[in-house]
Parts: sequence; structure tokens; C-alpha cells
Amino acid sequence: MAKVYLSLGTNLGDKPANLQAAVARLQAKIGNVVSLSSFYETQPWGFVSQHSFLNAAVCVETALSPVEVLQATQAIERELGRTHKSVDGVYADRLIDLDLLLYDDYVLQTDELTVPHPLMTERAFVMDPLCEIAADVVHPVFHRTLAELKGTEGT
Ligand code: PH2
Ligand code: MG
Ligand code: MG
Repeated sequence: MAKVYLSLGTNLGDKPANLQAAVARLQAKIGNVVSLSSFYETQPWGFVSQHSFLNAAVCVETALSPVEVLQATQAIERELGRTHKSVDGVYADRLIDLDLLLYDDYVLQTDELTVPHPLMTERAFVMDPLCEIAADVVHPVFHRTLAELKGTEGT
């Protein structure tokens, strides 16, 4: 079994319900959800919106490969009503966003998927919830714990 860390975000609709629904589907499709952070209200990062976010992080134990995890998260995003991703490279409001952050200590780069998520350590809305459940996990590229990397985000 691999340990996968995912970031969850929503800034439309019933945000706590969107996160809970996503967690239930992660459990059904990907594997046992062994940790779930608190829900953090955060301001939109990288784009302008009047809708604040609710962000969280989870750890899931899975028998799926990284690409299978990606496909499962994309299916869950569609099932929960996400219609489009960024518009012309600009972030957009969304019902649910699931991002694959870490898959064990794998370092992967394909057209489809980059692991660890290349922007994770630059985003407080990712690192704050993640550190709540994975402070001692070592980042496989930076070789420092997530707790050490937290606070080094750009903003
Ligand atoms: N996700 C983004 C862009 N900006 N800002 C916050 N606060 N939370 C997010 O989840 C988020 C964001 C791209 O997916
Ligand atoms: Mg995202
Ligand atoms: Mg995403």
C-alpha cells in the first residue's frame, strides 16, 4: 500500500459539504482515508474572486498507481460537478479541486502528472492543512520535513 497525500479545495456552494463528499468518494474509489486535516478558510491565491476557499488535506492508503489516483480524483471532480479547470491559464472558482501532492517518496514527471506537486511548498493553503497531518514527512525532492518547509511559501 502506498500513502498518498492530497489537497482539497472548494470556493463555491456548501463548502464543508463539498469537502465531506469528496472525502467519502476518496474512501470509496482510492482507499482508506487514514488522516483528514481541519478545514481552513483561505483567501483566493493567484486570482481575484469574491468567494473565499475552504481547504483541507488528506492521507489515503491506496493500491492504485499514481496515474490511477490522478484519474480517480479527476472522476470525483466531475461527479461533484466541476465543469471546467482554469480558463486560459487563469484559475477559476470551483466546487471541488483535488490535487495529488505526494505519493510515497516517488518523484515523477510526465506530461500528465508531476509528483511531488511542483507548487505545493509555495502555497500556505496547501502547507497549513498538510502539516497538521504530515509534519514529519520528508519531501522527496527538498529532503526536508514538511514542518521545516512550512513558512517558506512565497506568500
Ligand atoms: N487553488 C488554486 C488557486 N488558488 N487559492 C486558495 N486559497 N485555495 C485553493 O485551493 C486554490 C487557490 C488552484 O487550484
Ligand atoms: Mg489546485
Ligand atoms: Mg487541480
